[in-house]
Amino acid sequence: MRIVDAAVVVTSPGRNFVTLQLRTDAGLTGLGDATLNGRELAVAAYLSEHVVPLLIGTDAHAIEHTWQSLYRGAYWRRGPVTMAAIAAVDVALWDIKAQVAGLPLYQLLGGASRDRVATYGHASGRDLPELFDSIRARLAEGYPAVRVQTGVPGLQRVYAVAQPDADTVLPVVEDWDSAAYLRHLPGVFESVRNEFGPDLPLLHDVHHRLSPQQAARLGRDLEPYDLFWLEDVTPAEDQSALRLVRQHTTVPLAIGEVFNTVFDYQTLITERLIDFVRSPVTHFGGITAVKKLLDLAAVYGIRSGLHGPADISPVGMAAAVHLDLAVHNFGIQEFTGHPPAAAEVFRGGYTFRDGHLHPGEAPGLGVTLDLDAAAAYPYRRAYLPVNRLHDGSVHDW
Ligand code: KDG
Ligand code: MG
Repeated sequence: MRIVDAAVVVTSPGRNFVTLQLRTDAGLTGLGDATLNGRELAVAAYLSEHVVPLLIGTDAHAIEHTWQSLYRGAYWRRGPVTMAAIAAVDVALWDIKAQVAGLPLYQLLGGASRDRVATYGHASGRDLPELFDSIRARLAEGYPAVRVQTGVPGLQRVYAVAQPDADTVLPVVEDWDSAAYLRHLPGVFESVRNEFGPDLPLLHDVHHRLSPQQAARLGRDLEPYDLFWLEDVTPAEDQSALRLVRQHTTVPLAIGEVFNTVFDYQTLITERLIDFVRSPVTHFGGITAVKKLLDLAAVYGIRSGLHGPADISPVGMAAAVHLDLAVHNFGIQEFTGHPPAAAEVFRGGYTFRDGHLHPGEAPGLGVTLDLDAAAAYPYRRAYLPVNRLHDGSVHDW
């Protein structure tokens, strides 16, 4: 079975998504997510200009060989653009292979290890009353675990709390002060625990903002509140930073949503510096690469917590849910859903019930792409926010 056609579809039903659709001479189509938030057209061009010409005429069943050809054969390895493009090809080929087998994709990954996939949702508020309302809303939706993000006194626009301005094109500017955050956050978790009790799994995302010393202090200060995980405490490219954090706190650490290959985790996994790996299928070279990552992590007792915000498309999310159902060392899946219009473009893929996901039993990935609906939502340039300190200098976002 040969690949005969490939389309790169850029659409914006509420937010931008990039999707690769491969077609074979057997008339089958496979889908892969190539969305890289704020840099979408770079991946679209990488695919259509550089990857698609290499794919036409190749064996659609040779997933590992195609992966290695695109990774090793380009010479310029790694990076989010390259690995998102490879991921899209990889997932589309797994989709096709599973359709040929007449099986849902998770069956090709070893079959189900669990009945359903537990998720966490996002809660945030500028102050405690707003935060408590947000947590109650997630619990009412059935989420078994909640990520808690809060405003910080003295800061106007904080990650995950500030609402984007309507129709902004240039990056929103948020503000940051690590000292104020470190003073404020432990009290917020104390209040949340007092209000919601000891059993609710709570998570928090630091979004790469602290020095190792600050992160160590925060981890220690949060220990009484028994977090499920503390995420991205330091800038992720500095693997050795987590050695210092680990020496000072037992808080479970999660990292990896901006990683692209297993090499970004080499020190972290082999030295047991983390507890959860966060890479999504979409930015990490696809199912082939994330399955290998999770198998390495399993050797060290490290579990999965795959990245799943709205910028992972329904195609990328479906791939994650198939993996989550199959791997033994599943931890939790992030899931926030997508803008309502996305359901006009992408159909199927998974169900979300009582805070849990299931990929269903349709052969393949289970997602269909409506090209007419996609065309009705043209690409709109969009950026992620940037972060500024009080003196105007740039801080990690
Ligand atoms: O595109 C950036 C987002 O995916 C990121 O800010 C979300 O940190 C995030 C998370 O944990 O979902
Ligand atoms: Mg995060």
